[in-house]
Amino acid sequence: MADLKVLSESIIKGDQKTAVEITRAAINENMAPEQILNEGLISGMNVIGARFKKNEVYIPEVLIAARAMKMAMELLEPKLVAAGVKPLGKCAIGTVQGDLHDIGKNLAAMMLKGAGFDVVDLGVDVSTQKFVEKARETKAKIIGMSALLTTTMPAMAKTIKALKDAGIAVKIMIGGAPITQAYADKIGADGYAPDAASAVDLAKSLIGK
Ligand code: B1M
Repeated sequence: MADLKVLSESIIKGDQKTAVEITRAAINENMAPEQILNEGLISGMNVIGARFKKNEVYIPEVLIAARAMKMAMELLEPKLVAAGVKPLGKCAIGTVQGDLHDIGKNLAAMMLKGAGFDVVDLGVDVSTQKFVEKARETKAKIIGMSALLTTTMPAMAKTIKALKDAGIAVKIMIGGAPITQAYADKIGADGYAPDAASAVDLAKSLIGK
C-alpha cells in the first residue's frame, strides 16, 4: 500500500522520483486525492516551510522540495479537480512594475501552492493596471506583491490605491527584502511577510483559515 509518510519524507528530501512513484501508486490504489495531498504532499512542504523559517534549510532545499511537489501535483491535480476538492483560496502574486527580481516571489508562490492555495503567478514587472485587471478576472481573495528595489516599492502603494479606487475587495499582502511591517502599515497593505513560509501563515490568516 502507498505510504503517505514516505511520500511526505520524499518531498522533504526533494526526492522527485519517489514522490512521483508513491503519488502514482496511491492514485492507482484509489486513495482519496485530498488525503494524498494533505497527508503526503502538503505535510512535507509544511515541514520544509517550518525548517526554512528556522534557518535549518536554505533556498536550494526549498526549491528542490517544491520541484518534487510540482511533479507529484501534475499527477494529482486532475484527480483533485475531478473530486471537487476546493483549494484554500486563490492568490494572484507578482513582482511589481519596474522590478525583475523573481526568486523570492517564486518561493512565496511555491510555498502557497504547497499549502493548498490556487496560485496565479503574474510574473515580474507587473503594472498596477495588470494587478487590477487580474484581481477582477481571477476573483482572487489575495493579491501578493513582491519588490526588491527601493525604487519599485512605491508601485505597491500605487497598486493598493488603484485596487481600492476600483472597489475590488481583496486582501493585499506584500513582501521583499526592503519591505517592512511599518511600510505595509503606511501604504495600507493587509499584511507583510518577511519570508516565504510566513507568507503562508499570513495568507491563511487573511482569509480566516
Ligand atoms: Co538585483 N538588486 N538588481 N538582481 N539583486 C538587489 C536587490 C540589491 C539589494 C543588490 C545590492 O545592490 N546590494 C540591489 C537593490 C538596492 C536597492 O534597491 N536598495 C539590486 C539592484 C540595484 C539591481 C539592479 C538595479 C542592478 C543593475 O542593473 N544596476 C538590477 C535591477 C533589475 C530590475 O529589477 N529592474 C538588478 C538585477 C538583478 C539580477 C537580474 C541580476 C538578479 C535577479 C534574478 C532574478 O530574480 N531572477 C539580481 C539578484 C539575484 C539580486 C540579489 C543578489 C539577490 C536577490 C534574491 O533573489 N534574493 C540582491 C542582493 C541581495 O539580496 N543580497 C539584489 C533571494 C530571495 C529569496 O530573497 O527576494 O528577498 P527575497 O525574498 C525573500 C523575502 O523577501 C520574501 O520571501 C523570500 C524568502 O523567503 N519575499 C516575500 C519576497 N517576496 C515576497 C512576497 C510575499 C511574501 C514574501 O508575498 C507576496
